[in-house]
Amino acid sequence: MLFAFKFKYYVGKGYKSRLVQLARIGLQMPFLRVISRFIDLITRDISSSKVSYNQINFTHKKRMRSTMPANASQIILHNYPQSPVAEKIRVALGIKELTWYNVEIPRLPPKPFLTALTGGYRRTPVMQIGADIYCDSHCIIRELEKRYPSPTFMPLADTGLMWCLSRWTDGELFSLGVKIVLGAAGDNLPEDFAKDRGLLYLGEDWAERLKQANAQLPHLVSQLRAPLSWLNDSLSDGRTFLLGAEPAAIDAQFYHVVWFIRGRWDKGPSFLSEFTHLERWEKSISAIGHGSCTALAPEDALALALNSETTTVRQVANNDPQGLKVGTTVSIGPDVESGEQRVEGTVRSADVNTISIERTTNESGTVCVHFPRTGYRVEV
Ligand SMILES: N[C@@H](CCC(=O)N[C@@H](CS)C(=O)NCC(=O)O)C(=O)O
Repeated sequence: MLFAFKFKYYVGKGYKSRLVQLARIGLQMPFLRVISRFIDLITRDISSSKVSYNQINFTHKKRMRSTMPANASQIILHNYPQSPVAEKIRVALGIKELTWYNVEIPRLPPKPFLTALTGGYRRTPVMQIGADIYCDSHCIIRELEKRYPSPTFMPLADTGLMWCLSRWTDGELFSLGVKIVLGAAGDNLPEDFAKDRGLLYLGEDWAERLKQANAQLPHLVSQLRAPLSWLNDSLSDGRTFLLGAEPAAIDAQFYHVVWFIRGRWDKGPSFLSEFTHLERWEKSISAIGHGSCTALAPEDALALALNSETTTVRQVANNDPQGLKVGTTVSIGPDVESGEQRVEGTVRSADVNTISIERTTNESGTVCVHFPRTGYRVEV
């Protein structure tokens, strides 16, 4: 009784679900890991309950050492509710049952608070942890797995195959979903939105390509129908998630496209009704939820970066194909012709998967901005 009271006092609302969460963890893990997870949960929750977002209100413009070090290790997701790629990450946060801060960003540029952190990258979502800024869902998923290995995003041994497959969902499959949604909407898209997304996903001659997508809708749908039927076949043995009983990153990586098609294409629900096992799987994923989140003002996220230090070690792995070294000046952007602003900085860390660059401005102080190597062009 006394314990429950104290626990409630420390973690605030939702203490019952935390106890249930702890009990579940306890059933899955060896004794010592239970203790460490218990300490982790309590300390994370103390900091999130003590430091509600209106309390993170740094008025100083001068750089100072943070008096609340717990803040600098908390997850902040810059995103907006309608974004399918953000939904991928929200589900990923749910799989790991994480506590995070939600910064809602505009759907269209300008996004001044976001780009002050990223140095110009404007896509959604972006994850911030203190002065470390993670661009792109691939990079975010890798970082979450590194910082919070349990429960894992990769419950089977085939990690390499899963990363390869996820690249296809990030690229080809997502583009197909975008073409169907934009193509079906045709002339009904608001002009500024059509122009922005057209340029981003269809390139310079987006207006012509949008018309083509509209005219070729049945073809595009047939391209999506085949892979969805393959997933539906796998799920027909009654498994809850794509790899079995436990949700994996690949579930979130497929789910976001299905979520997008269902929610944003008027014929999405009737198209998906053909896949009964896939629909059951969608419900299982939606039941995972998004972890637990609290709203945070964009100004406060920026102030937190200003008052934090990056935790990224200065190191470039051997055999870098572009000859990168710590301190090399580079610019980075998505490897597509979309007219997006490239991000400039100096290399702090690079390996086969990730490149992390350092940038300093008055608004953000020194931040370290991380990008995946795949899908991004680094210019030296
Ligand atoms: N490869 C990126 C793609 C991100 C992306 O294209 N996100 C969409 C939102 S779902 C976007 O940025 N749209 C334009 C915007 O939000 O400004 C990732 O995986 O994070």
